[in-house]
Amino acid sequence: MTDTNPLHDRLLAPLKGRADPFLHLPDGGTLSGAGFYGLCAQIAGTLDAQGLRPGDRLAAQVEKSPQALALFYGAAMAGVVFLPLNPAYTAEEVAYFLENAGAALFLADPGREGVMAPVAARCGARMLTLGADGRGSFAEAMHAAAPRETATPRAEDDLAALLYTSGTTGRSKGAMISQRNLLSNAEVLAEAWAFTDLDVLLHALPIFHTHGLFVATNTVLASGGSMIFLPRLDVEALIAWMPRATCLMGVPTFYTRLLDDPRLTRDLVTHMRLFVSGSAPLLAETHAAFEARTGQRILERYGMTETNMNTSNPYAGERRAGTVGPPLPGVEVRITDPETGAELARGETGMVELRGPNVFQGYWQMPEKTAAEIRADGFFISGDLGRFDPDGYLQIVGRQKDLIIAGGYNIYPKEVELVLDALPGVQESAVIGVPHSDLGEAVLAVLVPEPGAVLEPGAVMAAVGDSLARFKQPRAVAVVPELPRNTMGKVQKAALRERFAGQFAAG
Ligand code: MCA
Ligand code: AMP
Repeated sequence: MTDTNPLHDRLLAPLKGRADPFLHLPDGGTLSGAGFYGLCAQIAGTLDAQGLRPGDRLAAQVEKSPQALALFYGAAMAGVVFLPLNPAYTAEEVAYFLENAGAALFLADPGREGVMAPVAARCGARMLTLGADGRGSFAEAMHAAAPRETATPRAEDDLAALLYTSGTTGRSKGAMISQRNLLSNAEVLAEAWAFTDLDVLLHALPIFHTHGLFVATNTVLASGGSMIFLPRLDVEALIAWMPRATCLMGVPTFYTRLLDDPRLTRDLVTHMRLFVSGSAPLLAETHAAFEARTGQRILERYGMTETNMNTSNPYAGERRAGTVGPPLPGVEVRITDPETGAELARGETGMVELRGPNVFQGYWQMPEKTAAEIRADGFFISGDLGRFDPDGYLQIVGRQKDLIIAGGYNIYPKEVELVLDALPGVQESAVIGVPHSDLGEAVLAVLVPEPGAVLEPGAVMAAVGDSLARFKQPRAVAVVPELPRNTMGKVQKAALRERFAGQFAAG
């Protein structure tokens, strides 16, 4: 066993000596690097005091705050595996994650204590609370605990995080992310995007996903920079802070919303050196409009929960709209025949497969799913369809997996269909993503009523509220006498997407 903890030693320890701000907060206050390190050490000590051991899972469904961010790093320091959860998830959804992960400790928002306590108890997890204001029973436990002086030794392949990502069966799979997966990607991105200790990242993403938690924060930590740490996307705040920032990372909705505001001008972005987009396709027209307005070409990159970042348009070279750039250093990308798995010639369209130190360790307690998606030679089958252009830039041309991405959140149609199919009066359903000017795609439910039943869209929407987080709920419901099927009996979602393409045309 080594006596190192790579994430702690490389990303966190340098903060100890930093008296300058690591986080700039919305109220004008700051938290120094040393202050943030202290918070992480305090959290690590609290996890010890709560009886968590290396390898145990800590689940957290809390609002964004400096303490919430420090949870991941405190857990890493203690060797505890971090499982962040979207605050939008319902109690039913959270129960699945706690149970599947076998979480030892669950941190909930104080406002949801009453709803969540029975869920945690049922799943065998102890529960404490942590609010956006830094209060709650976990915060009290933090005051009582002694901060950790040293980090728990961890091997590179030891797990640092468990991030759930849904599957075709409608049940989420826990992607096991190791110390090496995260650290290798942070170092590669800091270099590829030319981050330095002078960078100030405008951080308005949620911190329960790869993008806001790992891509944004780890890259800044790897380069010694700082972050303007905003609770959520608020265009007013982005515009107010932009003159003090050097970089922004966002999903495409960030850029379309900024473009909707006439205050986004060349003058506003003079201090900015880099705008990064990812998590969902950035329309070439958004890229062009952003450049026309600001003179800046958005840098688009491509990643997944299972792999962190795989490809990126170049920082110094040409950033090509409609592509996600060449593979990042150390990452191998190949295009294969989706049926046979045979590698295709350059320029052909097929399955995107990925290999490298960034690729996850498999799905938590699902060896058969891991074996189905990671080949014996180590390549991960992404479910995305793509092709390389003659210059080696990857284009994502579609998805073989049935997945909707709305505002950067993934929604698995099967999960929504299972809930809809169980409603009285519903014979069957098909859930599709259709173009939406703000979210990129939005969820539409196409329902077939049982004979004689009358389906009222408002009632359908209300009925799914307890089961599905709001962002997964259909934005509209269409009732049809039957679903289009091919000769094999499979629902033709492409035909439905075409038929309902104009549903949200006005946004
Ligand atoms: C909020 N709502 C949504 C979404 N977000 N509905 C569908 N899709 C969404 N993404 C709903 C709320 O439930 C609410 O419904 C209404 O929209 C307004 O909510 P509000 O909180 O005000 O929304 P917002 O603050 O405007 O948020 C929209 C957003 C946000 C800024 C696009 O969703 C966001 O920050 N998305 C980023 C997600 C992200 O980080 N993804 C990275 C995944 P109602 O009003 O009816 O109650 S990591 C990943 O994909 C890979 C690894 C990668 O490559 O990065
Ligand atoms: P997630 O499971 O949340 O990590 O989502 C990963 C998926 O988001 C990928 O498999 C892609 O389908 C999609 N994605 C991420 N970045 C991009 C991008 N720049 N362009 C197109 N799709 C993207």
